[in-house]
Amino acid sequence: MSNLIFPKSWNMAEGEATPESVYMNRRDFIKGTSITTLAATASFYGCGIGPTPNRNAPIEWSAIEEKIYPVKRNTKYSLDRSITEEKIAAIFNNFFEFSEIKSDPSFHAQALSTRPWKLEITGLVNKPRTFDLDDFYKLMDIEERLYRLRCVEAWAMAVPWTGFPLKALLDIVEPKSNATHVAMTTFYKPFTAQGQLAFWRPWPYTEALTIEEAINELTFMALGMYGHPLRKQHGAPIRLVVPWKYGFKSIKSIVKIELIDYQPLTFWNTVLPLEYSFEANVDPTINHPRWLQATEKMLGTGEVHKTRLYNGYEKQVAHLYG
Ligand SMILES: Nc1nc2c(c(=O)[nH]1)N[C@H]1C(S)=C(S)[C@@H](COP(=O)(O)O)O[C@H]1N2
Ligand SMILES: [Mo]
Repeated sequence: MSNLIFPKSWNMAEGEATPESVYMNRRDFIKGTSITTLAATASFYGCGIGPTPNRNAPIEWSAIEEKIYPVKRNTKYSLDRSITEEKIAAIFNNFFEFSEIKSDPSFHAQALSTRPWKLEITGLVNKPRTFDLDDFYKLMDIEERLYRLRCVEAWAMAVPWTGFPLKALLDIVEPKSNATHVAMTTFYKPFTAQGQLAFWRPWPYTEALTIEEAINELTFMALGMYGHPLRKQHGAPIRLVVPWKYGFKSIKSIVKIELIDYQPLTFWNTVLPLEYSFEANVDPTINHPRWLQATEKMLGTGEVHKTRLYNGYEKQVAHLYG
């Protein structure tokens, strides 16, 4: 089915796509070589370990997914702007495990094996439990929601996510009354995800929310996007979506959720605490040292919008910060 929605440019053969990536790597090389760029270039030329990346890798459907999609949209979460084209969102990704170059994760993330997948929920809960991916389809009410996503780099998109509120999952494991934060962790597979060979970064990627943020109605666990299971570059098979915070809070490919009673270290907040706050709420008045936050540019259309406080979700979340 994916061939129907992707125009030719998406479906190009791997060989046709090569020159662009080589060009991108070379240009970055000239601009200022980083070891990561070198690693990305090396792996592109096949010096890396793991399967050859292929951007055309089809989505892998399980039997239960085939039954469930397309999922009914919850019209409570609608948007005032048009949905970002899937073929654009799918080739412009931040997924540092695979590369720091936006066009690369769509190739390299295909090497990640996402089935079977286990997600462990542990820590301050009455009923710790490890879930299989299919458990979510069986246990949760799955719905589609249209959300904005705003990267701290001042680009934005609007996408249909398929999944369920995190609160519904927490209700199953029953957080203890002393749990104050919900911490999440991405896989750690440095031989598959060669960005994780960058030893100066605090892998695996981690993120966290306060428990009040975690149980907010907007906080969503996404299993799918654009009416089908997540593509690997978007964080298959399960990721977080926190639409009122900068995109880096929306951690991909989650393997562990831990309920704790302190504010934990998180990936970007550890790397550059002055640039990436723990809270990271979208706020047009607080500039990032490298990106003015007053406006945002939509992926694909290039439309420029005024950034809105809490990314436009003031009604749902302002009370958390009053
Ligand atoms: N594990 C992990 N999760 C991650 C990231 C990452 O590098 N690794 N990047 C974040 C950032 S900065 C953004 S903007 C979004 C991008 O999601 P998308 O590629 O699906 O648009 O993912 C977030 N989640
Ligand atoms: Mo981001």
